[in-house]
Amino acid sequence: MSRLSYGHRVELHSNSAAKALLSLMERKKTNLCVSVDVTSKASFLTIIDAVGPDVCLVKTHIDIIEDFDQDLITKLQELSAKHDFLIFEDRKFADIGNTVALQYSQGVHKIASWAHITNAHPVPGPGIIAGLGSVGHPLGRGLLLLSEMSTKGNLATGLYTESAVEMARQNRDFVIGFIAMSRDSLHQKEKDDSEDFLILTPGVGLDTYGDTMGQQYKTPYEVVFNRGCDVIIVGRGIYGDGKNIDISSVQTQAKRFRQEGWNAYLKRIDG
Ligand code: S5P
Repeated sequence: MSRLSYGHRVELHSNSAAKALLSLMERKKTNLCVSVDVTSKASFLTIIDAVGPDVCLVKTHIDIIEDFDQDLITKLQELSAKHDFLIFEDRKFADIGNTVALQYSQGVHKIASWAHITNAHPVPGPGIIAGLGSVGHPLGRGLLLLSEMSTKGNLATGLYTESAVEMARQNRDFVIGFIAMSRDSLHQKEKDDSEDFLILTPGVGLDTYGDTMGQQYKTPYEVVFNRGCDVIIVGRGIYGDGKNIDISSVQTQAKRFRQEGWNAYLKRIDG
């Protein structure tokens, strides 16, 4: 499955967010998602405008923005239209269905109203998909399950990962794929040729192997070519520590990761 082009895989999905993302990657020729983990509205929007031409997806942690307001969402949507990228709120929902439905739709951030894609930990069981789906599915949103994590010592392995894949298989209209470190968990159990999940992979770097808090980095080549993942998620590798942002360096790094990710993908589909 991972040898098919992004464009060919559009038809294998019924979910509109999955279709939109695959079409966009094919059209724009990028599998780079930038994770914009900065805390001020100004830096957030500046980085997104700078990397916008090179990304298929912008990943947000909207709850870390100190001066969040509705205007930030309006501006984020304007940048999404200007540069042609989708928005992924990395909310990592992890509660019972009823609670996550409220967290997804209500409160200050009203995530479902602007994020094309969000994600959830499978730990509560299928009720979390039912809760999020009751809000997101009618809006054409897509959900990713965290079936694996990038950090040292994480517990999302073995049976946990396999169970996450099974939960996704029961909900393919809304669960479009996984946050995972490789395609292996799917290959072993792939049931039929029409099954296609997106694999989005964080913990991607080119110049460092990790941080002091358990993060572990792999190269875009390792992730996309060797491990069959679809989207590389890069944060600090592009904008450093988020202080004193140097826009030309942010743009240079974004282009560098984009090129590495795309070349690895071309080599993969070339077989
Ligand atoms: O297992 C994970 C899952 C996620 S979504 N490991 C991760 O690092 N992430 C997210 O990816 C994390 O929350 C952060 O926003 C981003 C990685 O950032 P970086 O600066 O280390 O590239």
